[in-house]
Formats: sequence, structure tokens, C-alpha cells
Amino acid sequence: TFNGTWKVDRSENYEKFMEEMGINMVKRKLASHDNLKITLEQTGDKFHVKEVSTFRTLDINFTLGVTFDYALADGTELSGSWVMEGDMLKGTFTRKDNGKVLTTTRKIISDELVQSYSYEGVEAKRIFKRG
Ligand code: MYR
Repeated sequence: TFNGTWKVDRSENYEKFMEEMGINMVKRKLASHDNLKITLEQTGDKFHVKEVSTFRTLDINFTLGVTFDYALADGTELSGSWVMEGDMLKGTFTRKDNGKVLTTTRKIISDELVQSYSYEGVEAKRIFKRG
């Protein structure tokens, strides 16, 4: 189960990923120390996500397979959805400003929540521990 609170522990290639997303250096530096914490609460096919970071506190509600809007901390707007594929959450989101697609997955690997991101061929990971 994904339920619970997860604190980012480490990231892989996240700065390169943000660069590909067009995020400037100052914001990348800040974002690499964002202390991201997410609380996931699944009820059937509905999810409640609480996102807390040095940038903001945000509540997100979505239903698996149903498109919703989400904005990144820098204001970039996305639209897309999550689906469950086996034990993995798979998200496909389209940037509203340029139409390009960002895909992301969440899976539990030995007590850690691993979130992967892919955009324009650049991949990154953020790995969370229960907190
Ligand atoms: C959620 O489930 O947490 C809300 C929806 C998330 C949408 C996809 C998130 C992609 C985040 C990419 C961050 C990279 C910043 C350049």
C-alpha cells in the first residue's frame, strides 16, 4: 500500500531532469533541497495527496483514470491522470504550455517509495522513506 507519509531521502538525475523541463539554475538549486513530503491516502480508486515542501503546501484529489490539472511549484501547468498497473502507479501528464508529455511512476521497493520521472528522454528518480 502507498498509504502514509513519505519524505524524500535522495534523488537521481533530478537536476538534469529539471534542466530539461526548463527550470533555471537558481530554482533547480532550491528545488534539490525542497524537503518534499507527500502523504498518500487511497480509498478505492480515489487518492488524496498532501504535498508539503519548502515551496508550498498543497492538497490534491484524483481518481484513477480520471484527468485532472496540477501545477508544478514554478507554475508550469499539467493535465493528466494516474492509473494502477499491477502494484505500480503510472502517471501520464501533458504540459499545457508546450504539449509535451511527462510520465511518472510510483512503486514501493523494499520499504521505500520510488518515484520515477521521464520527460523528453531524460529520466530521474526521487526516493522516499516513511516518515
Ligand atoms: C500527485 O499525485 O502527487 C499529484 C500529481 C503529480 C503529477 C505529476 C508530477 C510530476 C512532477 C514533476 C516534478 C519535476 C519538476 C521539474
